[in-house]
Amino acid sequence: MGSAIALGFAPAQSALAQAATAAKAQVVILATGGTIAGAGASAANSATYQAAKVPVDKLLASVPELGNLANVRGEQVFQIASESFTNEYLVKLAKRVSALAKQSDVDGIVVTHGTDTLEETAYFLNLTVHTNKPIVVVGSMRPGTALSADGALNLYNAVATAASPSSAGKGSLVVMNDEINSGRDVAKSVNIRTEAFKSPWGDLGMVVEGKTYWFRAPVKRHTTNSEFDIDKIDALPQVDIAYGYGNANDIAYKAFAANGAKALIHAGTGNGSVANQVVPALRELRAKGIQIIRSARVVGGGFVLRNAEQPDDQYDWVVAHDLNPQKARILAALALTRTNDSKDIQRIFMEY
Ligand code: DAS
Repeated sequence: MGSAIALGFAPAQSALAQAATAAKAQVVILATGGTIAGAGASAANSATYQAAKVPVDKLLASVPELGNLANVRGEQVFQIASESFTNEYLVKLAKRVSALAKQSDVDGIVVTHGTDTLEETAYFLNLTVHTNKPIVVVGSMRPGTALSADGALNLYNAVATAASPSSAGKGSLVVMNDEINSGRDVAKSVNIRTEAFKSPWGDLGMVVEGKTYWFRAPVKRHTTNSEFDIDKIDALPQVDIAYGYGNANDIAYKAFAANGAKALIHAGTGNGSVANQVVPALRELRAKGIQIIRSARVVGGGFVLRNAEQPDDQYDWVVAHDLNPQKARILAALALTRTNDSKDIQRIFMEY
């Protein structure tokens, strides 16, 4: 029997196929590295492996079911473990996301990313990309070579979320372990479990068998409602973080300032408290124009209250509200691209 083409069936079939293809969302996957692109020596190596090894085309080929959800194409933006992300990587990635979001042939964007700084990148995209189209950041806790690897289903769920019109307008999203979390709220809270990512205020929804189910929506400013626009940002000011703990001293803060930090994030004990022996240095650095921002090493369901145990008004300090130190660093750096007024920076921390 001749081929279908010879018998004239193919055009009808291809018309159906074309209609089906045209109906699917156009999703671009930007690959940056991480465990989701990792490889271990054996299937038993779920935590011992090398991150950032598998290229994006192999990543996509390893989950052929993605084609049932959307028309997917991939770009290899970087191939790094995310602990090595720098501000330069952040800006370059966000500019690429922003450019793609403007394209009429792009309906949603997925960023595959290492889990170590995934929460920082997700928040940065939430704050700087002016689009209502879904931006979904995804990683994995186990390499694809491991038994019960989580990357394939995480990627499938991420594409399902990016392809769903219901995901629009919710800011950047993080899809891991069947959950959809806000890129603003979520943090890596466990270092070697698949249920690693938690939001102190709860997840937004779930993805089950390729469908999204929503239960909450973000209330803080993001994407199209943000005063920060990556298309107008080419570099970020240096902002550093120092931990509070028993027997702490002020050496790190002074060293960061000497190295050019424009703001210092204090990852304080309790309610962002500052040890008596550290206060004088922070007040001196504030007097020199460096912003002092109190976050807390205690994270997960509370927030640093202004003027509670520290006289923030008197010292002219800022509180990071509920943001953990690493997210406070992202927001502080962006705030400093627009203002060095501590009252305006405090407004920004309350709104984003
Ligand atoms: N090193 C980690 C990273 O790239 C691996 C991972 O968990 O993705 O963030």
